[in-house]
Amino acid sequence: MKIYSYKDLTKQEVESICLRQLEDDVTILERVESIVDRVKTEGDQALFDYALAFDKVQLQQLFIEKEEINSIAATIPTEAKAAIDTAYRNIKAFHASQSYREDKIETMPGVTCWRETRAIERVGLYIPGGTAVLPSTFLMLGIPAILAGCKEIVVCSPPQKDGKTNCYLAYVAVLLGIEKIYLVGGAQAVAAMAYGTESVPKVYKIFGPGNRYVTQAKQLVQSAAGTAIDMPAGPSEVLVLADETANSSYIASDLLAQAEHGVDSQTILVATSSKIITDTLAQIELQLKELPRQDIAAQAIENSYAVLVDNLEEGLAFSNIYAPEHLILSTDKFEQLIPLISNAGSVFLGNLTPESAGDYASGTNHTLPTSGFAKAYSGVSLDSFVKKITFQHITPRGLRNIGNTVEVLAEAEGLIAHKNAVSIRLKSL
Ligand code: HSO
Ligand code: ZN
Repeated sequence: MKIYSYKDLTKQEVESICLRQLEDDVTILERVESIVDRVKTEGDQALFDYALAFDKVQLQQLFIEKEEINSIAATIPTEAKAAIDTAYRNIKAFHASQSYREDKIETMPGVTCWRETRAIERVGLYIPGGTAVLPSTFLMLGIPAILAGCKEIVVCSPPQKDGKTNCYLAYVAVLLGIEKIYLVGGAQAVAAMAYGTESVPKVYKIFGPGNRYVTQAKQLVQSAAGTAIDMPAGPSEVLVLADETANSSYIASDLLAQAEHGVDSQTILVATSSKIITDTLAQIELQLKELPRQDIAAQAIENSYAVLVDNLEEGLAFSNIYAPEHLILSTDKFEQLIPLISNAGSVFLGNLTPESAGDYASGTNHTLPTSGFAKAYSGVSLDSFVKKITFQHITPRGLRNIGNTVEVLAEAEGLIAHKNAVSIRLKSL
């Protein structure tokens, strides 16, 4: 792990260490283009072929339905079932609190404007499967979709070797009342949801994480099919800001939790003393040995770095430039830092708040902006599954009040038909 001293870095150097490697991979793009094209033209047949080629399974049908989902769900171990139940309740409570009705505003007497929320009618959720089984992602996307009132929720997840789905995903489907899971993975799932096939319905917006193929496919269908996507996605990342009140073994555990996601995960430690950095590095060594995914985690740690700062405020200034997906404030003095945070996906306050809590169960969403997109994007929430429609109504008094303003502006723009639409009504009052 490289160690930088913040005050020795030039502005350019700071910018360059904050850059994520997002180089376009032409081979991935070409392969994704050909997959998307085939699904678009050949529909289900292409999906059966890709299941055989990529997932190594000969599917009889492209989905499993209620009865089978129920019987797979029934095999879930009791402990996992209880944990999913708790996570479900917390995530649901937090997302339900995001729903509110806006007031009607009378901008002038007789002129009333307001906004109403409507669910996006058809949404597609991509839930990674195969080796990385992510029931937590199903909860994070499914709960707000249901709460928002989306009429059609299409769920795609790659089939297991037995041509089915696993008991965790099946159980989440039961909890959510989702009665069909499409056994389609990768770029082909994104293409199927964007264009529709004989079996898979076309949707208006696609959500969910995935490998580089899935991410590339989402970007492609966004421009080619006009399908909305949740957000641009890159490798997962965490920035831990620590002072002398932090515990280096906790910091190490948080960095490693991020690192085990993938070799390209970014784990950044910003600390107010070099002792914190050396202690954390020693703890990483110790804890790494015990991890089943130590090879992946070790590589990710190798590619990451630490930054030594003079104080927490300076550390936060760096964090705002980096704009991390997850920001952990490993300090007792987190309260005073909150107002200074301008760019982050999700923030974890104090020494007893690990990112893992938010990844699974505390209630916040774990689908968050990476690669610096936290400067302009929010994480997934109830808002991601709705759109807002504006309404207005004008009374005779309102028309008298606003009429001349519209006429003058329309004339100034040389749009006389616009002016007439008001004048013709004013005359009849
Ligand atoms: N840290 C990931 C979410 C996740 N972690 C799922 C474990 N499972 C992106 O926020
Ligand atoms: Zn995670």
